[in-house]
Amino acid sequence: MFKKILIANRGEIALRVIRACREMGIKTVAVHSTADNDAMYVKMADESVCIGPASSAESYLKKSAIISAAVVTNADAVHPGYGFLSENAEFAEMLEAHGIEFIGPTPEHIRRMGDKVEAKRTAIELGIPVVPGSKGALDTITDALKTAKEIGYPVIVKAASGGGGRGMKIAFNDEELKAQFPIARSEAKVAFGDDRVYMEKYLVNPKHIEIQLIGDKFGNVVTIGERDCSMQRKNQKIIEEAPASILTKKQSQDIQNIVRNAMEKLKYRGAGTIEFLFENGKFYFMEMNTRLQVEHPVTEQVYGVDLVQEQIRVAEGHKLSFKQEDIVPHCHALECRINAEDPETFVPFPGTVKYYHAPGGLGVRVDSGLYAGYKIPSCYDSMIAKVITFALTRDEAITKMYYALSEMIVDGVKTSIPLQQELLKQPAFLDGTYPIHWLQDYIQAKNEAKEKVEVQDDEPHKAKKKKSK
Ligand code: MV4
Repeated sequence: MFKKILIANRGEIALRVIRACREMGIKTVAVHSTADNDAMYVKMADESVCIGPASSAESYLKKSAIISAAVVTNADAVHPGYGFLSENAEFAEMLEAHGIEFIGPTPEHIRRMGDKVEAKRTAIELGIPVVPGSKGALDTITDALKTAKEIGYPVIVKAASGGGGRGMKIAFNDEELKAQFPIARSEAKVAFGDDRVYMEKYLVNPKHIEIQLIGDKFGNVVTIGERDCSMQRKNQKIIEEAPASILTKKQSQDIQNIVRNAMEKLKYRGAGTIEFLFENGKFYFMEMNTRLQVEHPVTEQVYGVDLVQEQIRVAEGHKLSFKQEDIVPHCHALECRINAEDPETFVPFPGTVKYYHAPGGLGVRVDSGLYAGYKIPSCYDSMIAKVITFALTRDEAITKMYYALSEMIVDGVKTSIPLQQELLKQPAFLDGTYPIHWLQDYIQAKNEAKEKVEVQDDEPHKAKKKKSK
């Protein structure tokens, strides 16, 4: 039904949407900043429009420029990808006002889930399990102390307009809470222009498990399993997998049933993900992402669905092309996010790719716009590729990933590949038990071990200096 879709994004996700559109006979329009003139997704789209300079604020975040491009090229719909304007209710409204379909949920659903206090209230109403905490936002330190007494320490204070880990403070006692509470509020005010904060019991050692779902315009919702995204550092996921190896079939089905019933009540449409913390066999709602996620390919491989094509079909007004009972896992899939960065310091490493060789073979998928000669811009996210492997068992998928990463060559820049390969060999990864803070602890231990060696190396040097004095 759509003849032409404009993709309001860049990089591998723009390419992912182009590939989905081509197979559906839909023409594509790429939009790009001047920094992305030579990007692969621009070459692969049927048409392209330069929408501004390198700065995201003046290009990929500029609603008027993107909507003008959609109008000029006569696009029927806009796919926002992830990040940028993908969870911007105002953008969705503006498109609607121009008679252009936003491929995503309604502005109301985006807004409701974007406000974390509202989202949690909604989760409670819909019967989704949440972490014990404050009823809504907390205005005063007196209220904060009272709530902490009720739920017990440790507690976490989160910004209502935050999300993705920004604007959080942890307190283990009254003194810490008295100190942290005003800081949390003023930081929230500066970062989001909204000083509302709320409180939850702090879960010390959870896993991050998220449920994929998609709804159509007829009130049907299907959940498409879960992903384990616990391998992360500073809220940047590094390895994701589906299914979550530590869940029983019953735990997985129970939480999916809760999510499906809740989202049907909400009449949610489009693709979405509900993020949970998982500790001691229980799920706790964290937030909902009202968009396609970076890690969607692992779900696609395990369940044999094309999430982008399904997003497009439901936006066109079709019923979901599959039923809940069609959703069965066929394999285990892993995704490694390859970043152009120093694998030890995590400092971004933009530059020109001199030579590129992508891995391949049975059970290997690479989502990337890389090519030899491509100049990785410094002004955007450092993720340059996603390597996805899938096999009948988790162990096989891990082995496959290890060798796929060995085959991969990205000359001219540093990448996270050596770190990924190291992680694939760790016992906590191999047995699937790794919680959300595991990687940070692992890196810290590694750095401390390295410092020790450096100090030892330094001693003779210092001694020499002293002697020569
Ligand atoms: C928490 C938590 C522990 N207890 N909430 C971080 C991202 C944001 N979505 C919420 N986050 C957390 N909320 C309670 N009650 C720990 C985190 C958290 C986290 C969660 C998932 C993945 C990575 C994380 C890293 C640090 C903290």
